[in-house]
Amino acid sequence: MEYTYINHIDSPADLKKLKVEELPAVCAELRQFIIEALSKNPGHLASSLGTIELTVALHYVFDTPNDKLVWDVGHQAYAHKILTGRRDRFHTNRQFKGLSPFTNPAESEYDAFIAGHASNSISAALGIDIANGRKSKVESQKNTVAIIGDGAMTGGLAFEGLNNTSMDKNNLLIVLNDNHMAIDPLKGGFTQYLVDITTSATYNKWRWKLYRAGVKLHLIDEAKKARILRRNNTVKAALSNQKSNIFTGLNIRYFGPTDGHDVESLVRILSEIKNHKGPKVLHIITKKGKGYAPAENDQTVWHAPGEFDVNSGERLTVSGERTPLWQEVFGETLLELAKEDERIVGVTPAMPSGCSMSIMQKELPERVFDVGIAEGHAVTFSAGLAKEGLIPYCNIYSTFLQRAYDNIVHDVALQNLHVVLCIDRAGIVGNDGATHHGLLDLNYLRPIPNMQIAAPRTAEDLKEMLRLAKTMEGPIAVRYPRGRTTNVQRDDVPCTKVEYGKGVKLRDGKDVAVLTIGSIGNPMSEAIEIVSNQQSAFSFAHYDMRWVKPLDEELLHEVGKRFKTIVTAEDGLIAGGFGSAVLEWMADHGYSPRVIRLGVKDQFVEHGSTKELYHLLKLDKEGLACELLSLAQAR
Ligand SMILES: Cc1ncc(C[n+]2csc(CCOP(=O)(O)OP(=O)(O)O)c2C)c(N)n1
Repeated sequence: MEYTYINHIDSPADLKKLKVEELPAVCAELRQFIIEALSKNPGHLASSLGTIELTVALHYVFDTPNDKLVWDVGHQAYAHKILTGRRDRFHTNRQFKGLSPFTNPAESEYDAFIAGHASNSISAALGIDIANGRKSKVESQKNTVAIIGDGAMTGGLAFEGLNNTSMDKNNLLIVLNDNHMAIDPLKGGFTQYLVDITTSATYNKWRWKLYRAGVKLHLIDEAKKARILRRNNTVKAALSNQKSNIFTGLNIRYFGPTDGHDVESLVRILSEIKNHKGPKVLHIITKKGKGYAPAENDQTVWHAPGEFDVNSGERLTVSGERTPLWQEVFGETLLELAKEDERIVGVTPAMPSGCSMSIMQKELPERVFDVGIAEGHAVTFSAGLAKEGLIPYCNIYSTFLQRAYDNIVHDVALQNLHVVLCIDRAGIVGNDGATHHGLLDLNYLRPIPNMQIAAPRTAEDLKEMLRLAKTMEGPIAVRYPRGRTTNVQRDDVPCTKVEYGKGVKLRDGKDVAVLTIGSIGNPMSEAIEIVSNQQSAFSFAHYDMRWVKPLDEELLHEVGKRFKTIVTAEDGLIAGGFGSAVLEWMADHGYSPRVIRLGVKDQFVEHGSTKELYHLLKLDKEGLACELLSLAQAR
């Protein structure tokens, strides 16, 4: 397609030169550009197609980057990237050394705040707005806009932000992008509530006109405003026979709902409300996947569809025999267990497809709870279920579980409740990058009293750990990575059953003991193989510890007695992780081997393919082999 407009838009200033009537054409080009680009370089398609008109209108009306746009999650901000000087690099989006997967202030001054984890935009934008309000004179004050989806609005943090917005003096504009979807269809009271808001556009128009007339005639001042708005809202609710609007009830002026795909009307509305003092919400209705039929028709799959053929809408998948995904092993095992035991239920904070709990959801819908993007709640809710005798398998991606730390400590562990935390996407996750890698879970879970932590190396181990978890007591975390399980069952290694708190010796050796946890045991096995072939006089013993807590003490005594050098390896941050647990144990038990801890050093890891990143971190088989080789050579 010829891009008449967007090829000449290198910044929002270029967009502003256009007439309003030209904006629909700009949107059409952006839509085509994004579809074309994502067909070859996968990303979050459907969400970004849904926000094109909003993005164009925002940059047309507001003075970015002086005015601040705070995108929630940032997966819907592709048009924003393209309009803010990143069009030429957009084909590198999410790739190693390419554009960031979400919005990132380190990449562009147009990205006002970090994004990736849902529901932080209102809090961050409120902070930005209040800070800027204090710095500047009223007339030069910057505008701040938080753009949040109805999915992200289900997160408790968003409500905390709203509550604060209603308290402190600010001019925040919250754009609520309502498409009735998170990744999966949204359920729950708030979503239904949004559907119920049918504020009459005419009423709003009149109310706004009257308000402006009041200000002009000096009938309304700031002090009176809040009171008037509140009364006005009550009258409005009474007139239209509606329940009071939650936003207006909080003293946050509400506009909408309005068509989020009518760019000209969005420009008009935003221009009008831009200078309105005080906090306000603009509620827009959009369609996820707008303008690309396959995406409109299956919004969950097209949230992040992978590569596809633009014309046929066919998704391109790699053919050939493949091992199952870790998440599928989880999903199928959970269904199996649930069928055997009535007490088992599934809990997911808005990720049924992502973690494959959808498998159970299809067969046993009444035993799966999709609680919205609410990780903290998911954990405490699971604690409640467990308290009364159910066995919740609560599946949360490692990175998102960070949101639920106190819930784990206070609500689960302190009461020693039998909650099974199934931690998906542990380790490096790839193109979603720094905000999404699961590098901290072992480290933050390990110190919690009562917590038990297991990590499978193979699909079979995962099944057994999930099965064993049912029979245990207290909280159990089973953490496993993203992607496909590996099949590296070696003939000389017996396939041993998972036992509580027991590791397994994969290989015996005399010089160095290598202790691994979880799936990094697979590349480590290969690395040992490589080095052993090169340095046959030097031998490594390899233990897959399987449990970080409790550690297999019998095994560790054997290691402590036999070896002067121990190598530990984990796919997470080193500080306080698995290797640290081994080091502490050795010190506590009077052994003083040299312990070399391999893992992620003290850093946030960028984005790229999983393969590229493990290579960068020297945690793939080549990198691990290098480390082992240097040990063998140093002897
Ligand atoms: C804390 C957190 N939990 C889960 C996710 C995974 N996630 C990414 S986008 C998304 C759905 C967001 O829905 P919404 O805000 O309505 O945006 P839409 O994609 O519908 O435009 C989810 C659950 C996340 N990014 N952050």
